Amino acid sequence: MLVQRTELRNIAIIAHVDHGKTTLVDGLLKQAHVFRSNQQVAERVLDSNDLERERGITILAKNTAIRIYDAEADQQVKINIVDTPGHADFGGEVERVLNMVDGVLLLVDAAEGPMPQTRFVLRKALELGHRTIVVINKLDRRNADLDRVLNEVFDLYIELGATDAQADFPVVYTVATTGQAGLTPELGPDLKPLFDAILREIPCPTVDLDAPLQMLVTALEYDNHRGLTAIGRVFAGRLTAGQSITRLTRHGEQLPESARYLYVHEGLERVEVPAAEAGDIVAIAGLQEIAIGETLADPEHPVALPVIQVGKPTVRMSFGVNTSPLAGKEGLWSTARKLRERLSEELRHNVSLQVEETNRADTFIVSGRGELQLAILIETMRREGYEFQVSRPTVILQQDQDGQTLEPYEEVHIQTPPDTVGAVVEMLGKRRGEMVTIADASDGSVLMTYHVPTRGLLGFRYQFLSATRGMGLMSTTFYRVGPLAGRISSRSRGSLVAWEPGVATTFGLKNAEQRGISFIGPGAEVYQGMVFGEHQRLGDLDLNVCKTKHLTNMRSSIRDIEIRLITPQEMSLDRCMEYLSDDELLEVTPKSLRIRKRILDTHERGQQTKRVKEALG
Ligand SMILES: Nc1nc2c(ncn2[C@@H]2O[C@H](COP(=O)(O)OP(=O)(O)OP(=O)(O)O)[C@@H](O)[C@H]2O)c(=O)[nH]1
Ligand SMILES: [Mg+2]
Repeated sequence: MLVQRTELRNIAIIAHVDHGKTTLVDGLLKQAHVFRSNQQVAERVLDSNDLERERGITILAKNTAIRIYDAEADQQVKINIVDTPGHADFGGEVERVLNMVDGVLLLVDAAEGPMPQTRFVLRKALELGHRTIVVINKLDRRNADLDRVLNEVFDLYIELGATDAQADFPVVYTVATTGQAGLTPELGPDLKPLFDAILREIPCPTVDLDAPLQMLVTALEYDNHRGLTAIGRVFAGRLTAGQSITRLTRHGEQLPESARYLYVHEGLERVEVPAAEAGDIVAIAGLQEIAIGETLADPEHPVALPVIQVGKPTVRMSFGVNTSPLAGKEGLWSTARKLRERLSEELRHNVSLQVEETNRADTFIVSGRGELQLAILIETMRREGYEFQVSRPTVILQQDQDGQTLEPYEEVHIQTPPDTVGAVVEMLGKRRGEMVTIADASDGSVLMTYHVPTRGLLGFRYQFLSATRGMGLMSTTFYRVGPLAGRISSRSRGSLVAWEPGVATTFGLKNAEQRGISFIGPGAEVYQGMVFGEHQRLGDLDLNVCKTKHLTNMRSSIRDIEIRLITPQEMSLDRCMEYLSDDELLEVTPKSLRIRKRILDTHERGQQTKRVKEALG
């Protein structure tokens, strides 16, 4: 028999990047009195891992829960809240957590309006039939334009094929930073209107408690203490701590497991409970083996829930054992076996990633949703002590039925000052981008929408930022797979390559300065074939940066003048990944990032370049 669990709501907060999801969760937690009155709470408390705090973005979806009093029903209601990442590269994360909830808050920035990722996440929520509440946030922004934004949101629902009921969405206005909400732009003192909207508009779970147990695993965690933890929603039946369960794999196997430790979410914590029932979002720890998308079921009646589908990866790069002359000095883990183990571990909880073996035992191909997703994996692994080398990211091509080659395209939204439009249009034109719209924004900047092959966007961000003097805003989201666009020429400049191993000297670097921009300073260790800078022309240039000045007996008038060097260009991980060309690799260790030629030997590399040139005629 179906029952309505009126004392429970399960919601996810979804939006484009930076529209204020995590900040709004802060407000909901605070006003539901999750913290002690004297407790110091960090801003965006859910962005709890180091990389999230450093980059100021949410990377992993996270569960929390609050309890509020529902005056109308005269009862306490528990609201499970899932905060999701807004960056397009983590769209896979959003897609699967949407399976846990019955409704969503769709946040939209009051000035920016719906952006590409708003469309992506809303489409997924509507496909699952979820009820949505539109939350127009950042009302305090100077260029907020509520009428326009609301119209655009409505158009988006229609365009995405929302049902009449879905398109009849409630709207709440908020300023997440101050924790205020209102049903009109006149905001009240707190978020009460939003709490009320959640209680009234988001349906409570309607479930069968007497049916056989079914739980869908939508997220995984691992810790040394409790082993594997599976997080997901119980869709049917009841679950008791310690009970036997059956794990149903994607391939239909049935394997015995036990629900040793059972938890539910309360505030930012997880608390151990003796039992849970359909509708609850739970965590089961102490499992032997489990993967995302699998069902945990009643051993007597094991029935699998529909498998979670997430979009395919668009970008790939190789991860291999570090083969540079400096290998093995800075990392804890550097063997092929360790690398393979670590990558398979990642696959367990990162469903939008794929890892393939190659014909070389020391190299793997890792595919993901974009450069950022791969960069986060690289950064996480290096912090764990891994040392390895990666190739330039490339896009994943596909074939249609007729054998025609297809490639992924992105929809790109750009906001930039008027005097930089020319440069941006030219850059995107060269990258086979097609302009879809162009319009003036209310703040005097120019808004443009483009469809660009993903291939053309690899390595574009840094150039875009320099061309717009850091004032341009760009966001991208997967658009479609389409026919292969024509040739897109890659980097227009070559690399400065170290000619011999040693330690870079001021003298050597001073000489190199006339030829390009250096990435290293004096004292840096280099090896033959290591890239230490960017050549100002096409083609690579091998230089000796370890050269010391010849000592002579003659006193030279300049001898004692200190040589001043231009500060080397800082190369962050993202910048290195954008910089890499096909014949280069990035050496990643816990301490350093070094770019190198694939072929280190100067002579051999010269021969290779010659052969390639001849082959191309
Ligand atoms: N002015 C103003 N700024 C806000 C408001 N809400 C959030 N912000 C700011 O917007 C920025 C992004 O906020 P987040 O909460 O990290 O946004 P998010 O949607 O969680 O971002 P991702 O998780 O990375 O997609 C932060 O600098 C917030 O302080 C608001 O109501 N008004
Ligand atoms: Mg966030």
